[in-house]
Amino acid sequence: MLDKIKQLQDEIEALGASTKEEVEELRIKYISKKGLVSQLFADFKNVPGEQKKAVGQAINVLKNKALDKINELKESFENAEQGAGGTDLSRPGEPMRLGTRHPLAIVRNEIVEIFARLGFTVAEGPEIEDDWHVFSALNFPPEHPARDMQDTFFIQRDPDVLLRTHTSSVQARVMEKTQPPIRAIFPGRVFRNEAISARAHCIFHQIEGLYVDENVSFADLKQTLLYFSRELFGENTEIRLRPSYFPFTEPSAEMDVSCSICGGKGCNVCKYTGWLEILGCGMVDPNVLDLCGIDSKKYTGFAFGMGIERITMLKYGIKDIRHFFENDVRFLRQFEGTY
Ligand code: 2NL
Repeated sequence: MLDKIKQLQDEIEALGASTKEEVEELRIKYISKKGLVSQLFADFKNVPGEQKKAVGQAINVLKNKALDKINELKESFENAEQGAGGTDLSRPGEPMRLGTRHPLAIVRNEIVEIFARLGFTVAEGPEIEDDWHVFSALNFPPEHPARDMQDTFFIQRDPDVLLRTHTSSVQARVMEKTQPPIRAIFPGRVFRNEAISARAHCIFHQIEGLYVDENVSFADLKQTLLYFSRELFGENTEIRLRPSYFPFTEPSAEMDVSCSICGGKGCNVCKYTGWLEILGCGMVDPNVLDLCGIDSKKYTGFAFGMGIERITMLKYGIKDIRHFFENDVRFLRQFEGTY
């Protein structure tokens, strides 16, 4: 009996299998209810009394070795299927969605690139400003309504600490520290104390531009804006300038582009006028040049400013400005793949 057990033990230790099914066959052959190991238990009753202890122990050892061996073979196939650590390394990866660029950033970058081709550099400045750079240096008289609490956010009791209401404050800073020629654009976030609606927000974005040198003329302004409009809205775009007023420019104008939706024929976006207002501009008031340390007898300049939200809404047909600030991924994902 002990010899038979020893023989079976050698046999089991040497077992190998090349498929999961073979392992199952071995399990049935050795350790199922009718398997060879179980049969030894059946034969056990015929073992003479004095041998029972040794034989019993040997059968138990054999049974455990057989269980271990079969489990070991089984696991070797399960591991091969799943890869080390239980992960199936052959499965395709989970797709990872990239974030999307914000539509305001897409349009801002596009505008920056258009002006870069004309030699404009980009300048940025602080959002928390002082009265001088937002108003006084830009020729706003002391009683101008924009200085009122109703329009401007003051963030301390001190009336000289405020959130900039336009990016012109950065232009003032650049003029103070550099002499012409100056040719730069100024993108940034601005703040106005306004009621939020589909068309207005208290936080929005602007890009302003400034060109100061000897002999800069209104004709230079017009041609620069025509080039810009055709690059942004298409080569068939026309522009028109209407007289306007800003404290920091003289003369001043507002610029319309021909409606890119209906091609100027008239539609509900351009309110059947064929034109869309997109920016304000003018020749820098000589007072502003002098206040910022630039000799207005030697130099002239033009400047312009536009709201990025408005242009983005026109370009993409967005009907409510609040979409830009809500970060709803259903809105943002529509700009997937646009850079
Ligand atoms: C608008 C109009 C404008 C300017 C901005 C400017 C800046 C300096 C001097 C002169 Cl430092 N002008 N900026 C000029 C005309 C219009 O913006 O409707 N913006 C949304």
